[in-house]
Amino acid sequence: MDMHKYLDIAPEVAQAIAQGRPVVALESTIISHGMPYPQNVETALNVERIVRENGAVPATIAIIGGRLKAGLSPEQIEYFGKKGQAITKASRRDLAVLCARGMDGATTVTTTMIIAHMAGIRFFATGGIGGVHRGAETTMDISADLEELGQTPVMVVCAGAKSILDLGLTLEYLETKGVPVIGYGTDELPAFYTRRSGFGVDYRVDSPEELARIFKAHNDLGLKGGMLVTDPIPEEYAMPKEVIDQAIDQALAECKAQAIHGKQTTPFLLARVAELTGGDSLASNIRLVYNNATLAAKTAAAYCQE
Ligand code: PSU
Ligand code: MN
Repeated sequence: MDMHKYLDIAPEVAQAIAQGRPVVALESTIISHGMPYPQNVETALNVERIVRENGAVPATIAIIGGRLKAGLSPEQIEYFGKKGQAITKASRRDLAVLCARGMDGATTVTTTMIIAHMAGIRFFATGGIGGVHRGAETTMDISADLEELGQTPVMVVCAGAKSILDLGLTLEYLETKGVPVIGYGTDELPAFYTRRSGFGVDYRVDSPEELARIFKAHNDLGLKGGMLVTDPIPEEYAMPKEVIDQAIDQALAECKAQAIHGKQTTPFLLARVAELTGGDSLASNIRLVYNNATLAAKTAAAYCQE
């Protein structure tokens, strides 16, 4: 087995890892499929700056020409942002084909975790994760992100999950897979655009230092899976629940009417919700990603002090 044969770690990232300094991984599907150009590029570059300002080295992860990249240049981020949906959304099942064929791929939460772990990175900040879709009891549409959280030891800092998903079933699945779901400063699972979902998390934690201690114990114990930290969107950027719920209901109805399925489902729903709610939801989305990048960087820094 020679997975490192396909891996390129940017020099700055490799040096930080070798010296035991904090590194935070960032995903590329959020750039190519999660936001429109040019806000996606601007956001990705700002997220890297925020990670640095909070004491860690950023490593945006993607697949370029069949190479697994941990750490992108600003030009490479621009390339992903411009190509947008034309880039293959790459989940676990796509990795081998993309590498063998020398193709590009935008990494989801799943593949960002895989490549981060391969590179030796333990922390990852993003917006929202995939989960159990509504109606999964008949469609069986469950994101590979949940399986990855069950097997790859990376801490994922997100703003919860959007209620395009069945949040209750998503929590059940994570429980089965042994993934601790932590609320940062909250007892309730945040629902991305809103701070509350009505579903409780497993544990509430109030500081990056305690998050770092818990993740240290997780790793010392050799527990193989990941840990999910859900960090609510800052109050001032949260969206009115009615506005979001209405957009989600409409997007779900259109998704069904157009018989969208498989890997297209999530990008379709995300794009429709964004269109239906206009610039407000994009602004909220950007702010919550900044918030998560800050927490992940502080936690990575605290972990390296342990
Ligand atoms: N949910 C969001 N924003 C996102 C995604 C999900 O609120 O950008 C992206 C992430 O890359 C996530 C992927 O890993 O979609 C999940 O896709 P699927 O449901 O097809 O597994
Ligand atoms: Mn799916």
